[in-house]
Amino acid sequence: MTKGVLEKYRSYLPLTDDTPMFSLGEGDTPLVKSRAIGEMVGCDELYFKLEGCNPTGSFKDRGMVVAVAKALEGGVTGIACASTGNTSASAAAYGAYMGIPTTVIVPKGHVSRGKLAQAIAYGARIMLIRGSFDHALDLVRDLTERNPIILVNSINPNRIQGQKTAAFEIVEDLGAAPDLLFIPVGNAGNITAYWMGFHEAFINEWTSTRPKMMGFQAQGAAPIVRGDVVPDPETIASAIRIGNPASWNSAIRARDESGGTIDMVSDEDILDAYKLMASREGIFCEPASAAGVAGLLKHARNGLEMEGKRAVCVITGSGLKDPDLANEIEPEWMEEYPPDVAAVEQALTVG
Ligand code: AN7
Repeated sequence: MTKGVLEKYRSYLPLTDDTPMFSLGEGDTPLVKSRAIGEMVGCDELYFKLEGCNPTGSFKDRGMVVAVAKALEGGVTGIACASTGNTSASAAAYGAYMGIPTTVIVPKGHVSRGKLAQAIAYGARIMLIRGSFDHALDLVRDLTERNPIILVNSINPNRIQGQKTAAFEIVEDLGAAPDLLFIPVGNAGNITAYWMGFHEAFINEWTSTRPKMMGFQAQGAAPIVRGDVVPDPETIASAIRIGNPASWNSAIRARDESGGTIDMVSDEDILDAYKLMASREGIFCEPASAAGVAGLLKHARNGLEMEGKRAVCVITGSGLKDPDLANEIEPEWMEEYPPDVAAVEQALTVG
């Protein structure tokens, strides 16, 4: 039976004897060596941490299992979150598994179809609001302050605790921390969690170094880069369409303490990286996940020295989450043929 994040990292998480232990199979995700992009940027050791391999297809499951376990320990009557999609899918799955009513509040028209389908399938109460993720988060904060419902967004510290375990796994797999970590930034919980994880790995002497944290926002939703709230965030990467990140300050700390950067990438660069990841690396990720890869490509273009460096790109979610965008990719080669082997053979020979 799969161990999962709670059991595997029990002594590094805020668990007690009364915390229920369970798992949907989160964590222990692959770290895959790059075949093409590493070479393109002059890096011999570039790896992808495939967080889309978690049970609901994104990194959120690592934190959600801890948040839900602690909520149950406290005698919860319900959980709720605001979401651009992945948090709601994860909350709905763990809520379903543990039998807790789950309410998800999402920006109407801005959650990709796969993610909404998940929340529906898992049986969550879904509230569509006219507004952005930031409005939904304000609303759910008020709601959970006034009612005995536990907030499971990443402002819940148990979420960050669970998500830090991805950094532990990278250190375990590489035998040390990488030199650079490339990661998309939305609400900024994950960059905060990775930095906490690398820091704890350093304190525990599993690694003698810590990576530079290289965070990337989408150009139309880059409040941290611009130094100001973005009232109407806009990007093709709907997961990171966030104008007022909850973990803003801790993201800046991660950047500054690590000597890294938080920069932005255009939607065009995100789409290029999204296609490159699938067609050259065999990794179909969601557009938000490609933002970190786009950031690596941008900084390499601008002269970032990658030779002799070890780098990891966090691939936060699966490409299947956003089928509408996937269907807009021009097929390399797709034509219609009769069910006739000779015709098919001839087409293949001709090319
Ligand atoms: C695939 O689900 O905010 O910087 O509500 O789904 O920790 O917010 C998702 C964020 C990156 C950004 N990649 O992480 C939500 C939500 C994917 C994501 C991010 C998200 P944070």
